[in-house]
Amino acid sequence: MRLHIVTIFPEMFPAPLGAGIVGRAQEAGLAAVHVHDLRDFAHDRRRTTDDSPFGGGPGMVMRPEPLYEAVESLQLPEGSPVVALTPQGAPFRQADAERLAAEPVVTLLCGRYDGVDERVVAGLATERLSIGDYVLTGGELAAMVVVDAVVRLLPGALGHAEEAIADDSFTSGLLQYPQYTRPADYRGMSVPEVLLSGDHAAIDRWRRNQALRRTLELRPDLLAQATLSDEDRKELRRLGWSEN
Ligand code: 9D3
Repeated sequence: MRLHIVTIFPEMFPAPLGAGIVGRAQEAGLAAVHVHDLRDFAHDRRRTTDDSPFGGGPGMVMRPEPLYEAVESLQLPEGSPVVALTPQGAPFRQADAERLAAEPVVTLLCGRYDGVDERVVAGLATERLSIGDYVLTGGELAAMVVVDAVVRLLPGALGHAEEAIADDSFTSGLLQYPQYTRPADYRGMSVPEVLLSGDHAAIDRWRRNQALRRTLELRPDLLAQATLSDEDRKELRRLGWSEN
């Protein structure tokens, strides 16, 4: 898969995308991330990409011409997604990561300043995404989040841990159960007995109940969408859950 990123801060990208699973996926040829400097498409000697808003008011707006010309230079295949990262976007979810991971080419436009000329959204971007309800200084970190979430889903990217995808919290719909490793006792904190028992049915039941307990406590909103068995519902009710 090819990923294009259009930004006025290309220097932000190499470190986060060069390390770990995303770095290895690039070395293995599974993903190619191309970062494009929007200023290369500016029309003036100062390499300006913003201007003041029509109608007045504070702040600056990204001009449409450099963005349009940068994206046109990529010669994207017909129908290829062009994602504008903006605070006005739909919340980025695991389902979006899965959808984008199935595309041969994905383009991410990083907003800066106080916003982007609406004609970019109307005629160039195919969708808008936000990574959450907090204010960032621009779309670059959001683009890195999207690349990270998408690239790890590419077949072969996780190597041995590929089964872990089915186990992902936001794939199964529950938060993950608590994990432990050696030592069995650390500073007086011991590993739950059941995990040392070798009774795999008991371990599975314990993990499932812990995942339910944790989700109820920290993300009760997720329970409405999760796939729950009658057994799960019984355990949740025991913990004080009331549906709806
Ligand atoms: C004046 C209103 N603000 C919009 C909520 C202005 C504004 C704030 C922050 C405009 C741009 C930004 C920069 N943020 C992003 O470009 C951004 C973002 C974010 O701030 N939060 C979560 N996801 C994203 S994706 C891009």
